[in-house]
Amino acid sequence: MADTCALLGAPIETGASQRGCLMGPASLRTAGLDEELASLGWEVTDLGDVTIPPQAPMPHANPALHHLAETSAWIAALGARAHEAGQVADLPIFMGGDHSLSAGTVPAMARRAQEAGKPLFVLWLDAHPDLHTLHTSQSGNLHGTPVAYFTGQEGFDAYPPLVVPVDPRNVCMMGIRSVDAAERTRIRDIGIEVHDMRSIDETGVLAPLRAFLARVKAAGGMLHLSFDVDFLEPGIAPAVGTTVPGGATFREAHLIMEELCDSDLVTSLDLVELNPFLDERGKTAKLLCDLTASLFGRRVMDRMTSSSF
Ligand code: 6HN
Ligand code: MN
Ligand code: MN
Ligand code: MN
Repeated sequence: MADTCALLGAPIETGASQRGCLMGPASLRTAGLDEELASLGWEVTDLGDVTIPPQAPMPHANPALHHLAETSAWIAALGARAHEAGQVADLPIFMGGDHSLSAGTVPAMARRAQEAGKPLFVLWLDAHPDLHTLHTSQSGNLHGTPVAYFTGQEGFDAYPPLVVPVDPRNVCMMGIRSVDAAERTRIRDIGIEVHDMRSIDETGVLAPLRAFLARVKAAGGMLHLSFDVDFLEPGIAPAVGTTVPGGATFREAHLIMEELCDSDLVTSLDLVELNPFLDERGKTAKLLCDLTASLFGRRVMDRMTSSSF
């Protein structure tokens, strides 16, 4: 099991429609993420928060886009800082911040994997596939774009140049239940593995997760987990601006984290879309800490039976 982790705060909120994700890293620290991981035997380094200087507006052919210059600057800054974090720790944790941060962190982890001579796989836990290009986004909210960008789709001239794209066939999405028309077409065209909530109702989370982890293991891959708070059922995780009913339950989410822990394949983590302005007495931040603890080895009992890994 990897034993060093690093926390890097990315207080970015310009990719979302509502303000508040700026406070995400502070809320996770207040909930005790650092202490929790240390108590599980991890050596934890807090690298502080990334910042960007003020940006001049950047016009774009899609008039719906907002905060393009700031978000692009965040992506560039995070690309550099996330890569550094991946040098100093076995398992860097990127604390968002809205999901546009993955346009910085995932390409950085793809570079890190390439330097290690391994392919990068991505497990995307989200209500949304975040597969818009700058031209297809109708909301103009750039947190809807990271997967299209890091898989190397056209239409991202205004983002930093992509050095190492992620093979779309190495991306697995679970929890999906809100897909826009352009995203639906793109999922089909580029061959991303998607387990929507209906298929999770039918099969549970374990069967598709184990099949994906077996693929990662067989390829000798590194695995990045991107965890969007709206993956969860809104009742247990209200602190997110893009709630969609019918999300993962408390136990489904923990079971995924426990299984990922047993697999020992996860090499980086995004915790995104936490909006503390919408939280109820820290409930969502605490749940995210507990889920992260399950991923990092907290267990109620030692296993009496061995799992598939
Ligand atoms: N997220 N597809 C919608 C849009 O505005 O483009 C929702 C995006 C949500 C983004 O969940 O990180
Ligand atoms: Mn905004
Ligand atoms: Mn998302
Ligand atoms: Mn989402």
